[in-house]
Amino acid sequence: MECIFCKIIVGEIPAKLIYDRNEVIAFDDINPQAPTHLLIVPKKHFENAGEIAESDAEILAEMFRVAKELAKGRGLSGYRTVFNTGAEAGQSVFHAHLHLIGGRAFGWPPG
Ligand code: DGP
Repeated sequence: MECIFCKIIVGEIPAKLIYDRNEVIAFDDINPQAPTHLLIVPKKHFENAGEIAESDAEILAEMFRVAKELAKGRGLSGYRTVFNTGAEAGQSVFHAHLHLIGGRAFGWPPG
């Protein structure tokens, strides 16, 4: 098993889990881009968000519900959720994950 997030899910690589229920876990990003930067990750391996949508769209909905719950728990009045898909878009880990970023103001368009 080469996937780094699969290894986190089975406990082979340590991560501080913020959330672990049903089909989804969340943990702090190792390289945070904002005061809150969490990764919301399906326990089942999918390469990207499109694959989740094609195979089990309810997991995608659960990931966004978890984002809402965690943002609320941290008192964030606004937050950004991002799926990078493909290396050109900045995806570096090919196990789908939703970035939940907040706690500072963000610009648009994104870099
Ligand atoms: P992306 O570039 O969209 O594929 O995001 C991958 C994120 O995963 C990146 O922000 C850094 C994070 N990351 C990579 N390896 C690890 C790790 O071993 N532990 C944790 N907590 N985060 C990781």
